[in-house]
Amino acid sequence: MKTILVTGAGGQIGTDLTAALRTLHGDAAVLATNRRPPSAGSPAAPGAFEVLDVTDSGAVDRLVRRSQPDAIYHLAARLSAVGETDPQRAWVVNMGGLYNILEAARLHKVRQVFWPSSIAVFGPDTPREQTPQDTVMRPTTMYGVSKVAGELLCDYYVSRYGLDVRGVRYPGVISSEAPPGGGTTDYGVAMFHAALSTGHYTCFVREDTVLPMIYMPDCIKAALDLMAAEFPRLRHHNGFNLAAMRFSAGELAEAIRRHVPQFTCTFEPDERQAIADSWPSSLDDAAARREWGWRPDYDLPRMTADMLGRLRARRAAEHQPRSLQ
Ligand code: AKB
Repeated sequence: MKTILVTGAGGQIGTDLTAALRTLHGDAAVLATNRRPPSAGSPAAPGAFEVLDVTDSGAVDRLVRRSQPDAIYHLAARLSAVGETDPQRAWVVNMGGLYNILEAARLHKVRQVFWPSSIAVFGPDTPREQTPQDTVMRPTTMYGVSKVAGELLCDYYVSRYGLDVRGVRYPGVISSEAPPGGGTTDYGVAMFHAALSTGHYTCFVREDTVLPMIYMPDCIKAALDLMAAEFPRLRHHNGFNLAAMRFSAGELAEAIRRHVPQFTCTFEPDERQAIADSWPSSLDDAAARREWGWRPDYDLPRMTADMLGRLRARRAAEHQPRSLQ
């Protein structure tokens, strides 16, 4: 049986990815770890769980030695906006955590590691439109710096030790389950929740801010498809650009308004605007398409309809009288 270790399993991607891996491989095959235990009712809750601080090299080493996973999905990280509130901590969690995982994988002969990078590797000097796979990477956030360094570190483990480390550069991720935690693209999720709760959202980036985004089912598909690809076919291994959809904050509000006509949105940019302005607005993902067959399923209208359907269903279930549950 294939066994899998997930770090950051309680986070935005970790919650859905852990559930998808358990559906694929069985609950017992997937050991979810997080800095804090999952809340009751979380989709990651049913299977095996251990508390793990990825910055604790001894704890990481002991857990990998004991659990002997075939694959590690290392998702624990501090995102861009929260990273800027404490850059020192962001470096320790993002780089220290990745180094501890790669070392444990190397020493205990883990077959595969997945580590997500981000569009945050790019900066103001990078071409913003159709950003190439291989281009200038001079980010202005500590999160971005840790992602560039992380990509290089992963490539080093591939070439120096033959460790099979793979990863993609995720755009902003839109999801209906766990909320994102401290990213610049968080407005993409918050806008949906606000539309259904108060009917109004004050967006922290300008209306004309265009960023690349991806819907969670495509986000999961990318991780699983890349991990299933034949290693010799991969020329890049890490940091694959992934294009799925791109839209402005105003276009997202308009797409939601088609389903929730009373929804209103105002725009009051804060310090996250500068981060958003330093990132690409569209990506060239030809390498991912060529090397492992990447193809997204969701565009803005399809994602919007699906998101609202899921959130409405959850709200209805939450508001049902106990006797009917
Ligand atoms: C963030 O906004 O920090 C993340 C990312 C694009 O990596 N969602």
